[in-house]
Order: sequence, then C-alpha cells, then structure tokens
Amino acid sequence: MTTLREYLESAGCEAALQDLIMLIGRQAAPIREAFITHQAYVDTENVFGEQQAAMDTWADAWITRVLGESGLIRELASEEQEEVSVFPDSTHEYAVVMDPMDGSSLIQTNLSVGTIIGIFGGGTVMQSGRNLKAALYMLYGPMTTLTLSVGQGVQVFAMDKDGEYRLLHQDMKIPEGKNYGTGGTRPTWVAPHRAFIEAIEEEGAKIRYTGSFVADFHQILTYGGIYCYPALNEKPKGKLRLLYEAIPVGFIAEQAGGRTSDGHQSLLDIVPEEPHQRTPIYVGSPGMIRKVEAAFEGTGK
Ligand code: AFP
Repeated sequence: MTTLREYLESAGCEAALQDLIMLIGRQAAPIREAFITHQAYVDTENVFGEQQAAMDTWADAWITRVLGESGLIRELASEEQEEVSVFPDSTHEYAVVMDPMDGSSLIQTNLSVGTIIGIFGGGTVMQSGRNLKAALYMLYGPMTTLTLSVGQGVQVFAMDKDGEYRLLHQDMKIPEGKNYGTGGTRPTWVAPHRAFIEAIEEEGAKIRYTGSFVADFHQILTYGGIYCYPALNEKPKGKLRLLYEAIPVGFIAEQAGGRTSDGHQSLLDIVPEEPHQRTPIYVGSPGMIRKVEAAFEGTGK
C-alpha cells in the first residue's frame, strides 16, 4: 500500500512541504504515548478562560517545539497559545495553524480525540482557507489515522505496526447522509438552527455527537450528514474557532465534495481578523448545508 511519502511525491508536493507533513505525522506516536500520563485537567486556563487538560498543554508544547526546531515554519497559531509564535530563523515560509488536542475533555473516557493542522505558505497564519496549501487531522482512535488534503482531494492514511502511514482510503467523497451532531443545548440555539434541527429530525436524521469535532467530522466524512456548532443566543459566534478548527477541517470537507457554512457563506471565504475568533460551524453533505442556509436566509441571524 502507498505510503504517505510516496503519495506526497506523486502529488508533486514541494519537498519542504512533504518534510513538514511527514514531521507532523510522526508526532502521533509520542502523543499517543502521553495520553496515559496526561489524562487529568491542570490548573491553567487557555486564552478563552477554559480549563486546560494536561494533554492540551503537553501536545501544544511538544508540537510547537518540534516544528519550531525544524526550521520549516515562520509562524504558528495554536488554540493553546494567546500569541502567534514567530520563528525568525526559519529557512522556509510555511505558517501552521493548529488545535493540538481537539476533544481533550474525552481523554479520560478513552473516546477518540485528534490533532487539527492547517498549513499556509507566505509566512503568515492570518489567511482565509482558500489559501491553504494543506490541511490534515490525526485521529487517535482504534487506528491512528491521518486524513489529508494538499488540494487534490482527500486521502486517509493509517499507521501500521512499524509506524508508517499507509493509504487506507483514496479520494474520499462525503456522501449525502442522515447523521448529525450539534453543540449547544436546545434552549440556547438561535431560532434558525432549532428550525433546521427539527426539520432534519422529522426526516429521520440520527444524532451522532461525541464531543470531539475531529471524531464527529470523520464520521460525517465517511457516512455523510452534518456537524454543527451553531450560534447560540448568548454566544452569537458559537464556540469553535475559525482559524485552526473551521478552516482546516472545512478545507478537507470541501476537497471531499462536501460543503461548509456559517449559516450564510463558506467558512473558507471568511478572512480571519484575529487568531482566536470564533464562528458558527456547519460542515458536511451538500444537501444538509443547503437546508441550513435555507433556514438562515433572510433571518438576519
Ligand atoms: P475540548 O477540546 O475542550 O474538549 O472541546 C472540544 C470542542 O472544541 C469540539 O471538539 C467539540 O465538538 C466541542 O468542543 C464540544 O463542545 P460542547 O462540550 O459544548 O458540546
């Protein structure tokens, strides 16, 4: 089976981008090893005032160090760091956005969690998703998988017993489907979101929601449906962050023939104004996104 490096070469990826993607992929093994000794919460908070899990801070520090030392990246924006890290000695102009440990509240329950990565060129992270050179997420489940797009569709690799990523699924396409996951709680949803959820429930949609965006999205990528973290009455921008959650996963979704929206426009068309800005997120099958945007049309929400 094709290895990750063989795929990157066949895709014509520039050598330094290949090296960066391979370097990121190699961090799955040490990350998985760290789970058992970093399950709990620590007494620090992230920039959002959210209590950090030990794995949030450990994975953030680990990946930042490895990428910073590589000389391959100029900037790095992380959910766990208030400021964008700059690497003046870098020999390349890649800029990485990351959620180092998405779903960390689930680690002590042994549910699947992941690492989300977006890679820009041009030396700066503050770009729309349209400019991404690559996006990937590593999903730490029964298998360790790496789902990747370099702008030529979506490939899924699984780590074998020797630690090599081998092609598991080629050219993934999001089917139409009836699975849905949504954050927030029914009383807090803005009216158009509630109307959308009630409409798809009437049509037989089934809830699939674990609390890990990466795991829930990977299920949508495979079976179809939609993942939502909507605007809430008290939080009009919802919970998830544009730069390092919506943009990388949204890029992968659209490369797989799916769609994304904030209720009105593709998430890839939103130009970030600050690294930690939030956005309502809808990502999944084209038919589901059409229903979302119809529900929001003309509501001003
Ligand atoms: P954590 O990384 O703090 O566990 O948050 C996970 C997440 O960002 C995303 O992965 C989930 O889909 C969403 O938040 C779950 O949020 P709720 O707990 O509010 O449903």
